[in-house]
Amino acid sequence: MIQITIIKIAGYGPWTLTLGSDREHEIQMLQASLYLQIQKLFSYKNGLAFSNRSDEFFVITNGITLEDHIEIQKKLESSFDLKLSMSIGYGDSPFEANLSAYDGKKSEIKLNEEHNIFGFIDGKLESKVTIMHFDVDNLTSRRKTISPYEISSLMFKLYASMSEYFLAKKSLSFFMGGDNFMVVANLNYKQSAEEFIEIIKNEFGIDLNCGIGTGKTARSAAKFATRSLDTIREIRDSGKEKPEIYEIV
Ligand SMILES: Nc1nc2c(ncn2[C@@H]2O[C@H](COP(=O)(O)OP(=O)(O)OP(=O)(O)O)[C@@H](O)[C@H]2O)c(=O)[nH]1
Ligand SMILES: [Mg+2]
Repeated sequence: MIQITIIKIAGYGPWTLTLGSDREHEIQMLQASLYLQIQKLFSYKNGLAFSNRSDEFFVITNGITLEDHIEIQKKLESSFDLKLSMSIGYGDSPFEANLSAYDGKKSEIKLNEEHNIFGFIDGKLESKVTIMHFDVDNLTSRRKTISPYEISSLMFKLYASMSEYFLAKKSLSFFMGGDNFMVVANLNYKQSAEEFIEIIKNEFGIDLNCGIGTGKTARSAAKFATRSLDTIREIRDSGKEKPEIYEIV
């Protein structure tokens, strides 16, 4: 079972207009500091936040209770002038958890009215998160012949393919910066990862490595996924033939 909390800025559009037209730098600073606070407060409770389009955040909140959400919301309310809404959902797959959070907000299912928290929460279900950490193998060598902007363009094409491919598997993909991507996985993730790596190899001539980790919380799943990815690098750097996928179990 995956639990997701979608955090949105309430009334953001109209508020941005109040800043006048010399506003873009203010908006960028606000979004960066919001992300900083959200990641700090949720990772402290073993969640993991993903920035989605910079003004909306997806947090994997397995094991994080409604009381924890209220406590975090109070801290955010005291740090920012803008109000945030939280919508919690859960499901067997990450995509279904996202739908549940979306429905909770749309149907105004209130979990805590005072602090703008909506959705569904069930602490009794078995908590299990699998994360896949994808990274381009030896991107550094490409940087010698391809300019920084062209590399970025390639990363966004890769991200677009990843998002589309894994959405069909009811999984959610996020760009983490550099050549790093994380996919919150569904069942049969290993088979999907193998197929996706082949598709990318054929379409873009890019070799991907994929570290997989599972835990009761998002932070522990991400830790194991990154450790698995680092293990692929260690195997490669020791001169042995490296696997493309590694899973710490
Ligand atoms: N988000 C995130 N970014 C990372 C991580 N490790 C490295 N990076 C970023 O990824 C960029 C590329 O680094 P690497 O992937 O280590 O370089 P590489 O040449 O592709 O080397 P290999 O991946 O070992 O083949 C770095 O400049 C960082 O921006 C990580 O664990 N998470
Ligand atoms: Mg890399």
